[in-house]
Amino acid sequence: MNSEIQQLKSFLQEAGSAVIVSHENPDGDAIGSAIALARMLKELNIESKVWLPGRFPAYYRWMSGSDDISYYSENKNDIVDHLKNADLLFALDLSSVSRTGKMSETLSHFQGKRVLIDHHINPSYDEFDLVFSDITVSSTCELLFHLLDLLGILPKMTKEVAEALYVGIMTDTGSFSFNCNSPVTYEVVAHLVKTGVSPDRIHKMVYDNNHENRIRLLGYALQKMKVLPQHHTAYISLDKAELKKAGSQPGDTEGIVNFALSIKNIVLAAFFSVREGEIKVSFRSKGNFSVNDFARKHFNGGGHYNAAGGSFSGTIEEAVKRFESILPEYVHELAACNEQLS
Ligand SMILES: [Mn+2]
Repeated sequence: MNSEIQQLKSFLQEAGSAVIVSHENPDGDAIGSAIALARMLKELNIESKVWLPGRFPAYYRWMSGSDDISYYSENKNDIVDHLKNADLLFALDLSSVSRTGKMSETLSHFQGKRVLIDHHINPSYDEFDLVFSDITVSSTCELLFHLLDLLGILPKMTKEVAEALYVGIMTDTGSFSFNCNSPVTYEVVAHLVKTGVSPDRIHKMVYDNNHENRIRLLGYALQKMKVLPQHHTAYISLDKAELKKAGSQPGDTEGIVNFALSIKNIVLAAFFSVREGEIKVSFRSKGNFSVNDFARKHFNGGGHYNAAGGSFSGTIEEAVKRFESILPEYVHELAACNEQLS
């Protein structure tokens, strides 16, 4: 990583301004890493602007710096000027620019240097001038912490930056329940807590801030859940009308898939919903079943070994039917995986 760090240092020395982007449906890791990087670039006298493809859930809006974020879904013009004036483009928490959705077309006109910082499987090296990729870290926020350390600027980290990084690590590990077997993650967290982060408070702000409709929607979704014991699989689908009836807001369905996965003897869980005329699917798995491979092969997606996403063009019923029809191919693999876990 040394030569990459030297390269990054020289990019940063030559840069006056930067644009920071992350993926569609921004999660805690996307928002946290973007806010933290923007703040740290300021310490290096680099002005930056964070552009996200669309809005993020209300339970992240308390984060310091979140008001300065711009949204492509609401303003397609200013980003063109920002990109024109920027020397650097940072892409965070995504393996390919295509993960920024419709914003990717605008980004393709960017003339400066492109830097990727990410922890997903198979990053698109050819889309970037410099790639920091580590699929073994808990989150992009953890990887960013290590980069800030290697750049020698950790002492400049404020409590607000530490909080942003903590949000990414906490949410990408499901509150330290997966992707968190490395002691290094806890060393990073210890540093963040020493910088003033209160894990109690942040947990409450993110997880205990639900509006009533969201919890009722969860109840509805769990009632509707389908369990296929012979395939050690459980899935939930919610169509547009169901979400509307529940009075749901963006981000409300986040994490529902994990409830399906939490059932004993279930090793594969899926969640289907409709977004921008497309069916989006979230996959989660336990143990040795790679949902990255599964999503890549059948649903035009990917992500991490045990957490991935994909999409499907057609109706939600067709997507579910497709999913069910594929499962027999995996019957032995799913059974073996369950055997190993029990
Ligand atoms: Mn992430």
